[in-house]
Amino acid sequence: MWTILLFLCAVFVQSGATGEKDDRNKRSYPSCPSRQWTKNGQRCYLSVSAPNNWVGAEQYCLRQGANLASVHSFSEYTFLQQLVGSESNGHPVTWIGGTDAFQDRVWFWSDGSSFDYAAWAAGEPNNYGGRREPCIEMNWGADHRWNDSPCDNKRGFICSFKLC
Ligand SMILES: [Ca+2]
Ligand SMILES: [Ca+2]
Repeated sequence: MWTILLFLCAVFVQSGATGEKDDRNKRSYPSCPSRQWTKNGQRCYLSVSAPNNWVGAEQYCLRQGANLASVHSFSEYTFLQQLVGSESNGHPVTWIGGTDAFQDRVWFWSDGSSFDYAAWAAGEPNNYGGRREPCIEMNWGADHRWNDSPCDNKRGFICSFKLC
């Protein structure tokens, strides 16, 4: 299935490169793979409520051809909150793809995109209690924003990949 999708992506990228200006290219983007995935902009998102640690969550996403979700705007964060909230009627603390595992307080997204937006909760990130807290969980605290957290906590998570 994914081989076919990747092949189709390559075909569509090629046809786009020819400079065709009609709408066919827009409609011919491969869509999100199943009803479990939700489209937002040019990305597909999957909320997984089964708890996992951060690395296990990233590995799960990789097996889907995705990464843990990165977040680049307030509207994208609001979308993610609605995505996980709709499944549990609340604000479950949820892994996203941010980490400073390489160097303390230097943040990266696991999908390689720029760390150009953050929604830290008050006082975060704080390496609470002097621990290394290298992984970002969302929906944390009273204001449902971000916390740096030990990566071995078990959380639900969100996978994401970009449509081509
Ligand atoms: Ca930290
Ligand atoms: Ca923290």
